[in-house]
Amino acid sequence: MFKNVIVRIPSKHISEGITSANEGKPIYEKALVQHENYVSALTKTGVNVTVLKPEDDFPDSCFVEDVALCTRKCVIITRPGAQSRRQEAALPDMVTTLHKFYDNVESIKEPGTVEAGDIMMVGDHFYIGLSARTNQEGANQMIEILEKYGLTGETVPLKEVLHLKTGLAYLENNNLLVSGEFKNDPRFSKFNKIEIDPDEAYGANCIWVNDYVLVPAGYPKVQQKIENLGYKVLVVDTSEFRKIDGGLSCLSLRF
Ligand code: CIR
Repeated sequence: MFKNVIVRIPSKHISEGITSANEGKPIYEKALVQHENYVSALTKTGVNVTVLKPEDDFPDSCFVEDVALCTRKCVIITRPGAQSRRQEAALPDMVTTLHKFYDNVESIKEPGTVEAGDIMMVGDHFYIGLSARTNQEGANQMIEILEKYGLTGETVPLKEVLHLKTGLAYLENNNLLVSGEFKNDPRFSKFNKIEIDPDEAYGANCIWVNDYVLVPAGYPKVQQKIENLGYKVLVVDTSEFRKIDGGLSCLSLRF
């Protein structure tokens, strides 16, 4: 059960966000509307949403998921691997907000790098992707901190995706959406795996929030599979965020 969510309104320079996609630049005004709709969908799930002000100097700063790992015992402020994003984790309103919700605030230190889009929570266990953004040192620090609070972690080397949760989504009740390189990974064989077709790979980035699942617009096969599992589905258009490799999970911290 999540009680709280933190989001940040997109930067007016969102069109300058880092991207590997070849889909054009996000349109700022459209991104703002899509972000409002995202907040509305989250509100329907019963969570309390804290909306942080835009940080125009940081084009990717609406992707708040990457700057902190929120657990039920502590929050760990990350050290993003992308140079242009590193300062996002130290933005004062984010740090103050996290301190408001948590007594136990930890952080990843140099030379460790972590972006929490690489971390998938399954109960008290955390899968940590080793990626271009999250290094071994960062993962080691993360696991050490988790263990201090009675939680556990393990690493998952990534081959193709940007972040671990680009290709995986845990929907609670043992249900796991899997795409691409994760389909045959023995680490995930114990889950009820719902395989996502390559032509809808982006749709693997869904989020479970209190028995609702938010699904990106335009992925009918993913939507159907999730409805078949009995979840209430909320469809949210993320076309502008997709243009800079962002999805539903990236846009919030949920705890
Ligand atoms: C980036 O490349 O960092 C952003 N343009 C997208 C971040 C997406 N975040 C996520 O998957 N957690």
